[in-house]
This record gives sequence, C-alpha cells and structure tokens, in this order.
Amino acid sequence: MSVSSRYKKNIKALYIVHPTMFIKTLLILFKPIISFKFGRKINYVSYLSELEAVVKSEQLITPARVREYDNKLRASLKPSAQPPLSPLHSPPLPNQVFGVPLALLSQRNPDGDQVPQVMRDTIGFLSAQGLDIEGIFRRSANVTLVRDVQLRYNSGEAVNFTEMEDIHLAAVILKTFLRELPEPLLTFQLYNDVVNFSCTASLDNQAASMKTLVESLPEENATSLRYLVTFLAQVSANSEVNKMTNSNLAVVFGPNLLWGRDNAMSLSAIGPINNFTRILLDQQHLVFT
Ligand SMILES: *[C@@H]1O[C@H](CO)[C@@H](O)[C@H](O)[C@H]1NC(C)=O
Ligand SMILES: *[C@@H]1O[C@H](CO)[C@@H](O)[C@H](O)[C@H]1NC(C)=O
Ligand SMILES: *[C@@H]1O[C@H](CO)[C@@H](O)[C@H](O)[C@H]1NC(C)=O
Ligand SMILES: *[C@@H]1O[C@H](CO)[C@@H](O)[C@H](O)[C@H]1NC(C)=O
Ligand SMILES: CC(=O)N[C@H]1CO[C@H](CO)[C@@H](O)[C@@H]1O
Repeated sequence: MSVSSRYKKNIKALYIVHPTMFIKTLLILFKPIISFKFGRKINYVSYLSELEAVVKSEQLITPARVREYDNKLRASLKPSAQPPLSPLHSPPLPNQVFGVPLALLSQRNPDGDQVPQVMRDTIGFLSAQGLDIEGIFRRSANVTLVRDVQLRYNSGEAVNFTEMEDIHLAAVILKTFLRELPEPLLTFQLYNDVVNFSCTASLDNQAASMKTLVESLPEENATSLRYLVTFLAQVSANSEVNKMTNSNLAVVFGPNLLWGRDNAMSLSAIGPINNFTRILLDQQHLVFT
C-alpha cells in the first residue's frame, strides 16, 4: 500500500494510448477508489504521435505491434472515415455547412463575411466562456449532440451555443468543421512547403517565411486562419488554467489544418505539421500583421 501510493505520487501523469470503451468504463468504475488527485492525472490519447508530443519518443519503448496498430488506426481514420454526414460525391444541400468549400460558404454569407458562421459561433462562444476550461479541445463530446448540431447547421438553422452551455461540444464542432472541409484550410498546395518547413526555414527567419506562406493562401482561407489562430493565442495565454499551451494546441489542431491529398495521414508528416502549427501559434503576432 505504502509502496503503491508512493509510486502513484511519483507519477506526474498517466497516458493511455488507444483507449477502448472497456478501459474507460473500468476507470470510471474504479474512480471512487483511485484518489481524486490521481484520477486527474489520467489522460487519454488517440495516437502515439499525441503521446510523442508529451514524452520524448526515444524514452518510450513501444512494442512493434502497438506501432502497427497505431498505423492501421490512423490510416483508417484520416479524414474520410468520418460518418458520412458530408457526402463528398453528391452535390451539397442548399444550406450545407460541413464538408463544403470555404469559397461557397463565404459566397453565401450575406454581408460578405469571409469567416464561416460555424467558426464565428464556436469561437465567439469559446472565447467568452471556454478560456478557463481545463483541457479545452482535448475532451470529446456527446456524439449524438455533435451530429445534431451538424444537422442543424446543414439544414440552415441557427445554432446558439450559449443556450446549450456545452464547452466541449462547441470545441468539437469547431475541430470537426475544419477536418471535414473538402480541402484543408492550409490547402494541398502548401502541403510540401509546410511539411518541409523546419528543413527550409532557418530559425531567425521563421516568422518571415511563414508570413510569405500565409499570404500566398486564398483570401478567405487566410482570413479564417487568422481568426482561428488569434483565438488560439487567447487560449494558450490562459494555459496556466486551461493547460493548453501552444504545443498542446498544435497537437490537436495540426491534423485539422492540413492533411495530404491521399487522405491517409502519414506518420512522418504529422510531426512536421504539428511543429509548423506550434511555430505559427508562437509567432502569430509577427505572421499576421
Ligand atoms: C447524449 O445526448 C443525448 C441527447 O441529449 C442523450 O439522450 C444521451 O443520453 C447523451 N449520451 C451521453 C453518453 O451522455
Ligand atoms: C443565445 O442564447 C442566450 C441565452 O439564452 C441569449 O442571451 C442570446 O441572446 C442568444 N443569442 C442569439 C444570437 O440568439
Ligand atoms: C522536402 O524537401 C526535400 C529536399 O528539398 C525534397 O526532396 C522532398 O521531396 C520534400 N518533401 C516534401 C514533402 O515536399
Ligand atoms: C520540430 O522543430 C524543432 C525545432 O523547433 C526541431 O528540432 C524538430 O526536429 C522538429 N520536429 C519535427 C518532427 O519536424
Ligand atoms: C478560393 C480558394 O481557393 N479557396 C480555397 C480555400 O481552402 C479551401 C479548403 O479549405 C479550398 O477548397 C478552397 O479552394
């Protein structure tokens, strides 16, 4: 008992990769026995790459089978394996919001606003009420509610997140919107430049190189990116409370900002993409001037 509790105290955080429903349920059942403080140290991550953002990968001894499983899981998931709410090959519904090009959304906006309504709604709500929520953007939301909100947007209904009072729902909707764009916000065109960014840009001109890249984006993409990144900087400015530093945010948002044309997120690209995202967040005041 004393040995085990000393061990528990020494554990800073426990990460569970590839959590199954079974393990999550087990932990919920045992939560009253596991101390509260320890319960808070348990984190779930979906992929090894998210873990590598926290622990140096050389320090991890990962069995080959686990790596294989991780590759399989990732290949099956990114990003086309989302529930077929946004049929890619049939024409969009008249008011469809998820899975349609940004240009179409801004065309539809009456006041010519280039930032899509979903982004305005979620970010507006989250910057008012989400900044001090621990683990914002890390947690999942009720799948039924997520689908419900997507359906409401896609059928042209207004959605009021303040009324629903659900921070994680709004956070998941924002991520889902970005991930379901037919082309990522950072565009396929910039894929190579982004993946190669760390090799090509020297440390002292990172911000300038990034500024050039961002300025080469189509206007509505650049405007929406700026809107998002400015908000994420607000989130990490509160990382003392919400625990979401720029690196943590980059791990969550990188894969929603850019993926390859073949849809499968290659393991070797995800590190550089997340790195790029972190630098973008770090340097946002210089990039967007
Ligand atoms: C998810 O939301 C639906 C609709 O409000 C509710 O019926 C269901 O119980 C919720 N599921 C969970 C796991 O909370
Ligand atoms: C959303 O709901 C809140 C709380 O009910 C209300 O105060 C606010 O005016 C609503 N916003 C809109 C745009 O309807
Ligand atoms: C990155 O740059 C190297 C050397 O310039 C090149 O061979 C490689 O194809 C590039 N990779 C991508 C993904 O663009
Ligand atoms: C991420 O960037 C750091 C420097 O900021 C570099 O040392 C590291 O190799 C990069 N990692 C990847 C996967 O590109
Ligand atoms: C005008 C334009 O090219 N906009 C692009 C912005 O990015 C989206 C994907 O997010 C592309 O589909 C658009 O073509």
